[in-house]
Formats: sequence, structure tokens, C-alpha cells
Amino acid sequence: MGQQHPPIGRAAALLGQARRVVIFTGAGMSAESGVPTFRDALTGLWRQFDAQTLATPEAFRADPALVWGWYEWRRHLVSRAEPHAGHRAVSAIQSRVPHAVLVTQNVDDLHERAGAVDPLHLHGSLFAPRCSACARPASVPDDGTTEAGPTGGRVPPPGCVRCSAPVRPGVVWFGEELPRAALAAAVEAVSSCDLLVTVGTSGLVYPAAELPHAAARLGATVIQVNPEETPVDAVAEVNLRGPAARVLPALVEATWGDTGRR
Ligand code: BJW
Ligand code: ZN
Repeated sequence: MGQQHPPIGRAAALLGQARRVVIFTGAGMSAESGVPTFRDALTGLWRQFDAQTLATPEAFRADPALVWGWYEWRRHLVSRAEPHAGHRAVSAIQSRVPHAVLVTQNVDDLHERAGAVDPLHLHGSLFAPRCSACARPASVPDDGTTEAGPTGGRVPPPGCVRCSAPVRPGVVWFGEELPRAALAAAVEAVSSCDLLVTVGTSGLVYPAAELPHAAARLGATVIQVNPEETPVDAVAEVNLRGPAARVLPALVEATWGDTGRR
């Protein structure tokens, strides 16, 4: 369709009219906070590994210290990171739109730290370890004790206090089921939204990647924020090609006349 307005103006008009919004975020949302995207996560001493292979139950069973060390390294990285203006813009949208549900694939806590309301974490959290055998929640190790060191980043996981099996990260690995309540709430929000804003996801990992397509199929409008093309381009009414920390505050400002900072 011919766009009379620049894309940001068209997106602002859609957001300003929307009554039920879903904001759907992926790893690109946190990139400008210094958290590498999933496909860029293997830097430094992790360069020799493959993320898609490490993020599996098979990898954890084969080498628990390797996989636990990788997640501890990432947990420390996230603990030192700060939310950026894009995270705050997401919270501003939640405070302006009567029904705005945040669905994230991210395992960090940057949305929470920027004031987001009840984010639905489809792929779990770096901060919710549990027993790999009996699923008992385990405490997050004390900060500073498991910094990846000269051992090449390997850190043996603690044992469960109930059954002594290895504690595992509370994230969803390939081949594992997504948390049912979060997925059901996300599907429900997508089914009843009139606008879905997708931010910083490659749209490659299912079933989460289905959500923008489901929204479009059910008649909602889709806005995408991503510097790169993705499979979501096909269903997005507006593509805002740029980084989340710049585009989202600009979108909030174009919609409501300020950046949402109070
Ligand atoms: C910026 C930016 C900036 C950069 N601003 N943007 C159907 C078809 C094919 C395969 C499957 C299918 N259904 C299921 C599968 C298998 C599999 C799958 O999808 N595989 C694909 C690889 C093909 N899915 C699963 O296995 C899922 N489970 C499942 O289906 O279970 C079935 C089952 C049912 C019942 C019982 C038992 C089983 C589970 C998927 C779990 C995914 N987990 C991970 C790891 C989490 C822990 C960890 O982080 O280590 O989640 S994988 C990884 O991908 C992570 C992410 O959340 C997820 C999505 O990645 P995301 O967020 O899109 O990041 P990137 O890096 O891919 O992209 C970043 C984007 O940001 C890029 O587009 C950049 O351009 C952009 N960007 N800078 C804005 N500044
Ligand atoms: Zn246990």
C-alpha cells in the first residue's frame, strides 16, 4: 500500500488508535544494553561453541559444567547490564494503552527493571534455576563466586538440596515445551489484540515465531521494529528499520508527544 506518511507516522497513528496491544520482544531488544543476541551470544571464550547446540537438554546431560558455566557467564553479563530507552518506551506503551500485554522471548530481566507490567516469559529466565530431576526451584548462586575464570568458563552446577541431582538453568531449551501458562496467556492476548508490535526477533524459533503471523491472520495489524529483514516482513503493515533503543522512544513520542519518561 502507498504510505503517505513516513513509516513512524503511520505506526504512531496505528498505536494511538489501538485498544488492545501485544508487544512481542526478542534478543535484539536487549542488544543495545550490551547483551548479545542469541545468534551472536558466543563471543570470547565461547566462540568455539554453537549456541543452538549448547541450548539443549542433551548438551546439559553430556557436559553440565560447560552448559551451566555458559549460563552463569550470561547471568553475570545481564546483571551488569542496564535497560535502555527502548525498554522504558515499552513500559510507557503499557502505561498509555488500556490493555497492553508484553510477551518476551528474552531470558533477561531488563523489561522488569524498566518497569514493565507482568511480562510473559515464553523461554524462561536466567534467574530461576531449578533441579534437573525433581524441578524444585533452586537459589541463584551468590554473585561473584562463579565468574567464568581460567577454567574456560566451565562451572559445575550446584546439587539440588532435595535430591542432589544437578541444578539446571530455568530456561526453555530446543525440544522442550514452553511454560504452559505463559504460552496460553500469550496466545489469548494475541487472539484478542488489534495491534502487535514485534521488536528485535529473527522470527525463526517456534512456536513463539508463530505469534505475529497468528495476529495478522486474526485481523490485527503488525508493526515490526528490526534493523534487518525477517520472515515477519511478509505480514507487517509497517516495518521500522532501526534499533530498538532509538525507534521505540521515537514511536512513543510520535504517538503521544513525549517519550513517556516521567
Ligand atoms: C535488533 C537489534 C536492535 C539486532 N534493535 N533489533 C516448527 C518448525 C520448525 C522447527 C520447529 C517448529 N516447532 C518447533 C520447532 C523446533 C524448535 C525450533 O523452532 N527450531 C528452529 C531453530 C527451527 N523449537 C523448539 O524446540 C521449542 N520447543 C518446542 O517446540 O517444543 C515442542 C514440545 C511440545 C510439547 C512437549 C515437548 C516439546 C523450544 C524453543 C526454545 C528456544 N529457546 C531459546 C534458548 C533460551 C535459553 C537461552 O537463551 O540460552 O530461546 S533459542 C533462542 O532463540 C532463545 C531466543 O529466545 C529464541 C529466539 O531468538 P530471537 O530472540 O529471535 O533472537 P535472534 O538472535 O535469533 O535474533 C535477534 C534479532 O534481533 C535479529 O533479527 C536482529 O536483526 C535483531 N536485532 N540488534 C532491534 N538493536
Ligand atoms: Zn531435585
